[in-house]
Amino acid sequence: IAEKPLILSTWNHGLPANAAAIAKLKETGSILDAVETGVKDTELDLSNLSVGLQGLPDREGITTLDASIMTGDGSCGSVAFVRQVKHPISLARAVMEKTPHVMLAGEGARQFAIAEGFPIEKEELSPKAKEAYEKWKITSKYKPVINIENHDTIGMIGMDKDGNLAGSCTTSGLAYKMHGRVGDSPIIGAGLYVDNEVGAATATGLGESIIRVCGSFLIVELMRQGRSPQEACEEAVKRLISKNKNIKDIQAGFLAMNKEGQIGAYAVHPGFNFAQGTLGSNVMVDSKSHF
Ligand code: SD4
Repeated sequence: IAEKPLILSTWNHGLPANAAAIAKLKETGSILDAVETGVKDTELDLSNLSVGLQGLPDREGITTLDASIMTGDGSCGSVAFVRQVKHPISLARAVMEKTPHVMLAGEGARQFAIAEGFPIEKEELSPKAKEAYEKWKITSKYKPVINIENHDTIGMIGMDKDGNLAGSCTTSGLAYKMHGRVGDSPIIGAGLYVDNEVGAATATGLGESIIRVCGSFLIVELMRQGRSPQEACEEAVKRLISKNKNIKDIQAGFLAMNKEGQIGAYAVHPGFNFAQGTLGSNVMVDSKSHF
């Protein structure tokens, strides 16, 4: 059991993201502000090729972003397949706070960004993404590869000192996906789910495999029925394995916490890790895996 407040986020970029989240929490006291600010750090990280506009593009050479945000009272917002917006997580928050909707996609999401005064970026690939895309075009083969840079979405879940929960998830999705493809990250219940009565969960990995089992919602519901976060993550991975073919080519990982501050993480294959942050510490932890 970790102390509160507690912030967890996926992969190595979780460390600086957690640090930004905790600094924001100290400043405003809002766990929602914290999980938004934390992943904004990753959205700007030029070394990360699967979050933000620097991320790897789809097959047409266009980078499209997915993001979602949720608080423990059931409020949520998301954007999918959105272009030219640097901070899709903030756009997801605007959908949550300023519209009667939960989800906006594509050109509609971009129009909403313009209406809300978000800067619209020039559409061009980052140098690293361009180089990778040019290489990919030579063979144009699409095969998800486990734990390489096309699997490092950031999902963040957090709890303030009073036990209020919030979460965020943001990604450029799978590299070289079909144009229009939407992953798990902007789908409430798949890439992210948060309930103040129970806990929170987020997911990373092959979105299709996660959507198929409503992974994050499944974990929160298992915790509601009494499983620990670790047991719930393991059960969700088992379910995912049972519902997906070619599991040797599929990586997916889950990260969860309950209201008590217990933590769970589990993945299909080795290699998944997460950052665990409190007011006084911020460390990387390796997740166990099924295989
Ligand atoms: C997706 N889940 O779009 C994302 C990709 C990912 O770590 O998580 N990468 O399918």
